[in-house]
Amino acid sequence: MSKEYVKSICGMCSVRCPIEVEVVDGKAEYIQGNPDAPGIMGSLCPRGAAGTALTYDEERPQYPMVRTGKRGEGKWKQVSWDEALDYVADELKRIQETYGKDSVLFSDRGGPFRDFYRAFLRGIGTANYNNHDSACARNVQNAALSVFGFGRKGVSYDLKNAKHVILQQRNIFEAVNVAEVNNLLNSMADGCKLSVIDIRANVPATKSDNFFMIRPGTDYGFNLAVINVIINEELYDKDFVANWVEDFDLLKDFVQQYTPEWAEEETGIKADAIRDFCRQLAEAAPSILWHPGWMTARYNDSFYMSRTIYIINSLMGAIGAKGGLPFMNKPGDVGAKGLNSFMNLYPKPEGKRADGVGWMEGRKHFDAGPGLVHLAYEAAVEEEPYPVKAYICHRHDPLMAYPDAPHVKTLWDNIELLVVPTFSWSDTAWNADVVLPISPYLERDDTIMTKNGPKPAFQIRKRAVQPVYDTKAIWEIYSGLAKRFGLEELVYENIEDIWNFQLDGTGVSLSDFDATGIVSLASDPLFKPVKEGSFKTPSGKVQMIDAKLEADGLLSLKPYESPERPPEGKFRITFGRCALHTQGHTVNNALLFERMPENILWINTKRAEELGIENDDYVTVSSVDYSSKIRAFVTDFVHPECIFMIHGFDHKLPCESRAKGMGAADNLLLSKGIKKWDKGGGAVAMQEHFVSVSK
Ligand SMILES: Nc1nc2c(c(=O)[nH]1)N[C@H]1C(S)=C(S)[C@@H](COP(=O)(O)OP(=O)(O)OC[C@H]3O[C@@H](n4cnc5c(=O)[nH]c(N)nc54)[C@H](O)[C@@H]3O)O[C@H]1N2
Ligand SMILES: Nc1nc2c(c(=O)[nH]1)N[C@H]1C(S)=C(S)[C@@H](COP(=O)(O)OP(=O)(O)OC[C@H]3O[C@@H](n4cnc5c(=O)[nH]c(N)nc54)[C@H](O)[C@@H]3O)O[C@H]1N2
Ligand code: SF4
Ligand SMILES: [Mo]
Repeated sequence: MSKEYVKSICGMCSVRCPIEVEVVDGKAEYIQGNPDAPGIMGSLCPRGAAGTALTYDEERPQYPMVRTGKRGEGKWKQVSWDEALDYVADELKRIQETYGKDSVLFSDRGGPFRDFYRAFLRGIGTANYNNHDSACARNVQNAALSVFGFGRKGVSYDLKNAKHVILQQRNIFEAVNVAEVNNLLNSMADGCKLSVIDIRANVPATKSDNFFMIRPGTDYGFNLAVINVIINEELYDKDFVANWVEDFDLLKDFVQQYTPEWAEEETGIKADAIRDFCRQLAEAAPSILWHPGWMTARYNDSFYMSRTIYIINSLMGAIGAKGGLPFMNKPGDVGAKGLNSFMNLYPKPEGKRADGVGWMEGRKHFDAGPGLVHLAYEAAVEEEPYPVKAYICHRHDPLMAYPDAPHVKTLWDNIELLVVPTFSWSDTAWNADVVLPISPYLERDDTIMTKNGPKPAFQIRKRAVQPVYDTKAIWEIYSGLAKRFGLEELVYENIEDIWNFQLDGTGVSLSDFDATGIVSLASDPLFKPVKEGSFKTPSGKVQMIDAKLEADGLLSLKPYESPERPPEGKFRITFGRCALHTQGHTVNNALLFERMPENILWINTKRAEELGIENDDYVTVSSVDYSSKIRAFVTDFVHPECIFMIHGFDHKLPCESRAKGMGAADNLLLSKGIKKWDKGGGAVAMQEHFVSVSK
C-alpha cells in the first residue's frame, strides 16, 4: 500500500481553503484542512470534506462533447480533445472574422486563477471579459468604489481582533469561509460581541448578542437611522471624521429625517433597541467590523445598503483599524514582488464593452473590470452596440445563477456558439453546443495564486490524483486553444514551465512550496495606517458624494423608498446559503446529497396557521410560471412578510439522478427577474418578487 499527503487548494467553493489530501494507492481517500495554513487549523467545511465524492462521481461530464440534437435536448456526440478544440477554435475564428473581434463574450466566476485564460482572451482581442458578479457581490464592489475609490477587496475583515462584529444580510456561519469562521469563533470566545440583522434567525443569530429580525427590504432605512443616532449622539470618531470624511455636514443634514422612531415603523425594530445598539458600537470602536455584505444581488437599493455600511464603518473609525477593516496588503505592500502575469503579454483590447459598462449613459460609474454580464445578454438580443455571437461560459452556470432559466435561454437565441468548460453538469452545460470537461480540482494543477491579506502569500494547487476520466486542466484547455490561434506565448506542455514563468524574479522558487503548499511573503501581519493616498477618491477622503454616480443621474444620498408590501396572501421570496451545499452545484454530490437532499420552506407561524399549514407538511410554492412541492418549516423566527429557502434545488437534468426533482428552485420563482436590477450597483435585484404558498 502506498500512502502520501498532497498539499493543495480546495475547489468546492470559491473560498479556496488550503487542504491536505490523503492519497492511498493513487486514490483520494480523505481530505482535511492544511494544518500549516493560518486560520484553518486543519479544519474544513462539509463541502470541502466531500470533494472525494466529486472526483469519483460517474454523473459528471467524462469526455468532450458536441451537441447533435437541439440545444438542451441532451443529445451529444463524443469527440476527442483535438476535435473539440479544433471545432471551438475554427468557430471562434469564423465568428470573429464575420462579426468582429468583440463578438466573443466570456464569463466566469472570477477568482485568483484567471490570469492564464484572460491572457488568451486578450490574445484573441475581445473586450468582453465578464464574471458572474452581477448575481453576487457587484453592489458591494460598486459601493466600495463609490465611497472609498477602491473596490471591496481594498479592505480585509480583521475578525481575529474585532470587538464587535455586525452581520447584516451576511450569514457567516453557513455561507462559509473556514478561516473566517474559526477567527470569529475564537474572538467571540474572547468576548467579541456579535449582532445580527436578518429576516430570520440564521445560525449566526442563534449565537448573537443582539438579533434584529428586520422587515425584508428595509435595511437601508435601518442603517440611515443608525447613522442618525451615531451623529446626533456624537458617537462617531471625531478625529477620523475631521481628517478623512468629506461632506460630513451633508450626511448629517440628510439623515435628520431618519429617526429611530421613524425606523421602528418602517423596519419593525424598536427605536430604543437601535439607540442601545449604536451605543454598544461606540464602546467597541474602532475595533468594530460591520460586514458590507456578500450576496447582495437582492433589492433595488442594495447598493445603498452597502454604501451606508461602509459609511458607518468610517464614522466609527474602523476603516484601516486593527479589529475593523484594515487595508488589504498585496505582495508589494510588504516589500515582495508579485507574480508575473500572462495578461501583461498582450495589450488591453480597445473595443467598447457590449454591456455598455464604462461608456454608455447611466453605466459610466460602474467598475468596468468584469462588466455586468446580464446586460451583455441584452446586447446579444438587440445586436447593439454590435452582434454577440459566441459565448464561452467558463465555470459559470448563468441558467441557475440568473433568474428564470427559460427566459435567459431566449436571450441567447442569437448566439451561434455556446462553449461550456465545466467539471460538473449544470443547466448551462446541458444547453451548450460544446462541453469541455475540466478535471475537478483534486485531479488538476492550476496556476499559482496570490492570497492578499494581513500577510500576503502565494499558494499552489497541485494535482493529488490522476484524472479519472478524459478531462483536462484549465491551462491545458486554453493552451490548446492558444496554439490554434498562433498565440505562442501561451503554448505550454507542462505546468512547471507555467509556474516558473509566474515565479521568475520573485525570489520564490517552486521547491519553496514543498513543505506546506504556501509561501508567506511577510513574517508578521501588517496594519497600514490611514494616510495620504489611502483613499482613491478625487479628494483623497471617504466621500459622501460620488461625482461619477451623480453624473450618471443617480443621487449619492438617496432618499429612502419603502419596499412594496406583499400583495394580499402573498410572500416576498428570500433565499440564502447552507453549510452543506455550494450554490446549486453540489446537490448531486453523493455525500452532500445524503446529508441534505432537499431544501425546506421557512414560513412564519401565524401566516402558516392562516393557510392551514403545519410543520413538515409538503406545500406548493408558486409564481406565474413555476410551482414546486417543498416541505414547510413553520417557525416564529422568520419575518411574516417573506418565505425563505436555500438556493439551488429542484434540478431538472436527467444526468443528475440524485438531485433531479428534489426541493424547490428559488431561481425559477423569479419570473423574468434578470430585467430587474439595481441601477446604483449593477446587480440583479432577486428579492423583488412575490410568491404564493398553499397546502
Ligand atoms: N435565485 C438565486 N440566484 C442566485 C443566488 C441565490 O442565492 N439565489 N446566488 C447567487 C450567487 S451569490 C452566486 S455566486 C451565483 C453562483 O452561480 P455561478 O456563479 O454560476 O457559480 P456556481 O454555481 O458555483 O457554478 C459554477 C459552475 O461551474 C462549475 N465548475 C467548473 N469547474 C469548477 C471549479 O473548479 N470549481 C467550482 N467551484 N466550480 C466549477 C460548477 O460545477 C458549476 O456548474 O448564483 C447567484 N444566483
Ligand atoms: N456553505 C456555503 N458557503 C458559501 C456559499 C455556498 O453556497 N455554501 N457560497 C459562497 C458565495 S458565492 C457567496 S456570495 C456567499 C454568500 O454569503 P452571504 O451573503 O452571507 O449568504 P446568504 O446565506 O446568501 O445570505 C445572508 C443572509 O441574508 C439574509 N437575508 C435575506 N434577505 C434579507 C434582507 O432583506 N435583510 C437582511 N438583513 N437579511 C436578509 C438571509 O436570511 C441570510 O441569512 O457565501 C459563500 N460561501
Ligand atoms: S469553505 Fe469549504 S468548500 Fe469552500 S474552499 Fe473552504 S473547505 Fe472548500
Ligand atoms: Mo456569490
